[in-house]
Amino acid sequence: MKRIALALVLSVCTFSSQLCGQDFVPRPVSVEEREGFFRLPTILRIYYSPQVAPLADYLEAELRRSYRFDAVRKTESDRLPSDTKGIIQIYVDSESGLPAEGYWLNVSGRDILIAGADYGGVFNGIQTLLQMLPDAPPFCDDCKSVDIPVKCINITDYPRFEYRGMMLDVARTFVPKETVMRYIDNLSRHKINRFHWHLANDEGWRIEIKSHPELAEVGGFRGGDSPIRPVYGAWKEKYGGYYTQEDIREIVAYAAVRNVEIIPEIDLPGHSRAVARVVPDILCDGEADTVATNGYDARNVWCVSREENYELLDDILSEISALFPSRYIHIGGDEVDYGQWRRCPHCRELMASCGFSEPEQLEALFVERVCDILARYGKCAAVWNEAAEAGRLPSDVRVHGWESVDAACRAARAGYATVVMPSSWFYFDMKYTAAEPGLRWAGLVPTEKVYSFDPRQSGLSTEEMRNVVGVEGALWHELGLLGGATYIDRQSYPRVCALAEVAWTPQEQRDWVDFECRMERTHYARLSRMGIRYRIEPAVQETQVEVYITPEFAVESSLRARTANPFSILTDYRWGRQARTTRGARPGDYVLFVFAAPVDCRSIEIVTGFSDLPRCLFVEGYAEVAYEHEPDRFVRIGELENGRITIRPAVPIVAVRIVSTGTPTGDESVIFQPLKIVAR
Ligand code: TNX
Repeated sequence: MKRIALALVLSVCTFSSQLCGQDFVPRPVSVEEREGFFRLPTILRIYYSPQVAPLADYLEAELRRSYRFDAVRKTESDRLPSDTKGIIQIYVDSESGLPAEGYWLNVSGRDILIAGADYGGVFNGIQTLLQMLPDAPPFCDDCKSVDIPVKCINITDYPRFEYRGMMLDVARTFVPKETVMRYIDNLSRHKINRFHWHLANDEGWRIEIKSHPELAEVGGFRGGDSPIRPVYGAWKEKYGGYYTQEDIREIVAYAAVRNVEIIPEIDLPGHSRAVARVVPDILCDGEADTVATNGYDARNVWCVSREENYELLDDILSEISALFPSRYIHIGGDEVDYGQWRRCPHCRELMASCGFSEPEQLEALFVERVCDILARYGKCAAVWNEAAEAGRLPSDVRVHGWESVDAACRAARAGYATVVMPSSWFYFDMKYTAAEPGLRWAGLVPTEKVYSFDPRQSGLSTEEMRNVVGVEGALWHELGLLGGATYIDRQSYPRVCALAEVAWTPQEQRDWVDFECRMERTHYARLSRMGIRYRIEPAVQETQVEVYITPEFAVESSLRARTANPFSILTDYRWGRQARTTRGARPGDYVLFVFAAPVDCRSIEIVTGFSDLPRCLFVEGYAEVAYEHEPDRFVRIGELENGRITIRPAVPIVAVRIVSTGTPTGDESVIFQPLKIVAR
C-alpha cells in the first residue's frame, strides 16, 4: 500500500511541475518559471555590493566545490557593467520594499541577479540558487564543453517568521567543533537563522571561562577522576570536552557568514550539577551531592540568597556576552526544584523580607537579578517557559515555550516575545516511530507531525500572534553516545526540513504531499550531497508474530525494592510498570527470577534501567540460567549490553539471574522492566 502511495506521489511530481517546481525546501513564496536557461560560463564573474562581500567569497567557494572554472573574477560594485552577459550579481537593495531577509532571484538567459532586503536576504537568495544548480558534472580536462544549465526563473521570497531556530544540546553529549560547524552550515542551507547552543547542564560545562578556568577544565568532563559522575553510556573512561573561547569566536564568525545568530545557553538556576560539583559553594548547603547526574530532576540549584553567586554569574556572563554578538543570552529557568530553597534558612529569610509566599517567586527574583547583570553588558535574557510563570519578568525577556502549545501561548499572551517549540512537535530527540531510537515522553514525533504544526491553530488573537517571533526545533542529547556517529543527523533530518518550512513558508502554500514529493524527488539527494546521514524510513517488515507468555515466578535480589515499586510489580508482566530499588547497583548485585514451573520459550528479554534512557541500570553484567535438567547449576549465557540482554535458551529453564559487574554509577536506584518472554 505504502509503495502504491509513493508511486502516486512520484507520478504527481513528474506530471505536475507546478506542484513541485524546482523542488525547493523550504518552498518560496512566489516562483515563476520562464523559458530558457542560463549557462554558467567557465569564467565566473561575481559582482557584489560591499555589504555582502563575505557572501561573494561564500558563493565562489560553493560553486568551486561543485564546478571547475577557468577563472573567477569578483568585483565590488553597486553598479553593473553594460554587458552583463554571464555575470552573477548579489547585492543589498535597501529600497526593495521586501520584508527583512527577503530576496528576489532572477535568472535570465544573460545573467543571475540576487537582490536582498539585507545581508540575510542575499544569503537566502543564494541558498535558493544553489538548490537550482544541477548535480556536479565529473571533472573534465576540457571544462569549456561542460554545460551547467540553470533554469530561467523569477522568485520573490521572504520568511514567515523572523526566528527560525534549532537547538543542539552539547552538554549531555559533547559535539566537536567541526561537527557543530557542519551542523550550522546545514541548518543555514534550510534558511534556519538561529542556533540555540545548549552549553551547560547537569552533565557538563562546555564553555571556557577565563576568569574561572576550572568550570570547563573540570566541569567539562565526567567519569574517571572527575567529580561529575559518569552517565549516559560513557561509564568507564573519563568523557567530555569543551570549547575554548577561540573555538567559540571561530564558530560565531562562521555562523555569521551564514546568516545564523548563535544564542548560547547556560541553564540556571537548576540543571546545574556540573558547575555545582566544581564550585559546591553555589548551593544552599554548599555540599555537592554524590548522586548521578540527571536531566530529569534538578536537585542542583544555585542558592538565590548567596550574594557571591551573582558575582560569579557576573564573571561568567560578562565573558559570554563579549563572545556572542546576539542580543539574547539564554539562561535556562526550566525544571527548578525548589526543595533546597525551602530548606535554606537564608532563602527563607529572603522570602520573608520580600514578602513572598511561594518559593517560585524566588526564581523570578533570581532571573531578574541575572537580567540586571545581562543588561549591564547590553544583553537581554531568553528563558524556558517555567521561568516566565514564576513571576513577572522584565518585558524584554524572550520566552521559549517548550512544555506545550498552551505554555507558549501563555507567554505570548503575557506579552513576551515568544519562541514556540512544544516538545510534542519539535523535540527531535523523540522517536520517529515506536521501533526507532529516541525518547518518547513527549510522544512520537514523525516528520509529518512536525510539518503539520501551525502556530495560528493555537487560538492566539492576531494581536497576540505578533508576539510569536518564530519556531524552534530541539535536539536534546542524552542518547548521543549510544546512538553512534549518525545519531545527530538521523534525529535531525528530515525533521529539520519540515521545521524549516513551518518557519519559512506561508501557511497557505504548505502541503504535506507536495513537501513529501519535493523531498523524494530532489531534496533527499541534496541532503546526501550535504553529507547528511538522514533517517531513512524503515521498510515495513514481515514480522513473525510473537506471542508473549507470562509464567508465574518469584524474585530474589541482593537489592531492596522501594515500597511504591516492589519487585512484585513485575509479576503481572505489564509493560510500562517497573520495579525500582532503594540504591544503585554495585558489583555482585543480582536479581534472580525463579519460575514456578519450567519455562520453554524462544527468548527472554531482560531490561534494566529506563526503557528508553540508559540510566538506573546495570552498566555491565551478565545473565545466567538454570536448566530444567540441572536445576541447581547456573550457566552463564551472555553479557548485558547497555543494561539489557535477550537470551535464547535451547531447552526449558527454571531460573534466570542477572549479575552486575560494573562500576557503581552513583545512580540512586536500579530500575527493572517486566520480562518479555516469547513463546516458542
Ligand atoms: C526536558 S526541555 C528538558 C531537557 C531534557 C529533555 C529530554 C527542557 C527545557 N528540559 O533537560 O534533555 O527533556 O527530552
